[in-house]
Amino acid sequence: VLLYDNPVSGNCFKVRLLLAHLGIPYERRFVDVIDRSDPRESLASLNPARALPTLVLDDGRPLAESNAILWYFGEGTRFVPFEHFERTKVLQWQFFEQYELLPSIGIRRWLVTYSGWPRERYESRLPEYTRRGKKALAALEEGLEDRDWLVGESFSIADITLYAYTHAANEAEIPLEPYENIRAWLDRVAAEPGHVPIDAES
Ligand SMILES: N[C@@H](CCC(=O)N[C@@H](CS)C(=O)NCC(=O)O)C(=O)O
Repeated sequence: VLLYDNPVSGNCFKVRLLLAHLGIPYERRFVDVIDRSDPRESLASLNPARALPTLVLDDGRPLAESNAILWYFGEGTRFVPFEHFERTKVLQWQFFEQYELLPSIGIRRWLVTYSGWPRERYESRLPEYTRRGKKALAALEEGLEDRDWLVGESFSIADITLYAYTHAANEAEIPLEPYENIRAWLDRVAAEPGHVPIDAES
């Protein structure tokens, strides 16, 4: 398995975290996501969106979209539920992540911590990212009420998906202090045997 990867990318981290849990070895190929002038043409033949993560299976077939990659490797393992309703709940959380959490907390984190841009370049956009990010966290907090895991009774790829950007909310300057359920769940995810941090070496 070859992973086109960036160490700060939460989307790439989802893939690295699942592969670590599964003990699947992979090679990492660094792609710059900070230098926006890089057109990433090297990815064009593998992923029409030219985004990370992009992965190449051992038989040469390319696969992209972080959450799709989680399904590919998670299917048939303890990280993907077997039951129809629970499988659909995993998708519910993953679509939520892509539309509510990633475009708010993910982008805010990138802007303030990794873009290297002067703050005045994006400052006027920040309140909207803050508003949407807090709304997403409030929904996640409610979704975790009286539950250890997002879906069913065990850790799944839904937790991996939501963990990636939620655990880095501080880098988006959105404090997690008010979200008690989220903080307990983040600790639970990090305590799972086989867990690796976002910037782990493969
Ligand atoms: N929906 C995609 C989002 C991928 C994405 O936005 N990747 C970022 C890095 S975290 C990227 O490649 N950005 C550079 C670009 O899109 O030009 C996924 O979940 O994999």
